[in-house]
Amino acid sequence: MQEPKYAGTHPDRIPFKDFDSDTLPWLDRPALEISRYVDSLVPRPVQPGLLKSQLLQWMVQGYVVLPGAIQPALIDAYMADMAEMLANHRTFKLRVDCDIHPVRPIAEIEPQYIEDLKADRNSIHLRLNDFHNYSIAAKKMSLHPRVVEMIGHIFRDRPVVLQSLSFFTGSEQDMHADFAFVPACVPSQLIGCWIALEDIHVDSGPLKYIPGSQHCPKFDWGDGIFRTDKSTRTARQFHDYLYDVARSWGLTEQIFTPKKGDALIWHGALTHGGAPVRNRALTRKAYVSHYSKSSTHFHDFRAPGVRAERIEMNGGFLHKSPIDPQNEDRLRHGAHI
Ligand SMILES: O=C(O)CCC(=O)C(=O)O
Repeated sequence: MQEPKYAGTHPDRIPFKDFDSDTLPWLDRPALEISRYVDSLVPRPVQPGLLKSQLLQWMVQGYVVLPGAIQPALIDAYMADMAEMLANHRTFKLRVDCDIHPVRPIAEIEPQYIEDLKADRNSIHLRLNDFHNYSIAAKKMSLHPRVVEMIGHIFRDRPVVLQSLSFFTGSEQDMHADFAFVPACVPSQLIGCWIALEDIHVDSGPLKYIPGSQHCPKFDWGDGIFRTDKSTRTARQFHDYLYDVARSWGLTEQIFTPKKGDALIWHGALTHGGAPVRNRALTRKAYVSHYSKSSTHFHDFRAPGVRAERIEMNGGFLHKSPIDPQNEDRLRHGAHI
């Protein structure tokens, strides 16, 4: 057998453990930067290699999955809180989104749709805003130690929850990127976390997303990159643009069919939406929180211009409800978990 032929040798650099970092092509450097960051952490992470690959995936693809992050008991407590709220919904100042009305208090929703939710039906894509203010279990999911830790590494800052959304069934939402709609004080400092409250069936209208799309050029709404009252272009045009630009970059869509308790954390500019529901008998229960950096975002959307009252939990923060402060933490099934 012939010896392999080498172009040359490196007599002065043997033995060496890795490439010379000064000569690395620029696209090979992010991994090195991540490596240096993780190696400098005190205390040392339990699985430094895993953390490095998660941060690298974030950098390239714009998301990280945390399998089994949320314990089933906490999710069950959240579901018990939800059932208690639905049984007394008129006494809550929760706001809801749905197909047939603009955002409004849950007390103003037609009773048949609340009865539908109790029976796991949802023909109007109803979803709740900011359930975490009432539910201790929801708070503990928004600021779960696993979630706070991961977002803490991504931001290199402690997270603050900007809002939460509770889904009962597939949203079938158009493709979008959150930064255009969720006004973090610093728009680039926005992260979402999607928690599966049950095993998600492929026909239930799972979350879909386009890895890498956070790097694509931004959509122009006619008045810039944010959706405003003056925008002349529509959410559907945003959706079409995001698919077009992803296609031109060779990026492809994926769907998320997690198990109960899995979490997906995504970049505020990552393209995502709700896949079509192919079986309307299926629920798709999920809980979403959006975050920014606690060092840059201080107000609550429900009381703009006022410094929000913060609650600290597991190293992160959320805002006490500015619209119903006396009922904060009224739903307590998660109190001792
Ligand atoms: O769960 C979904 O279908 C979409 C969630 C979403 O777009 C969001 O929370 O930003």
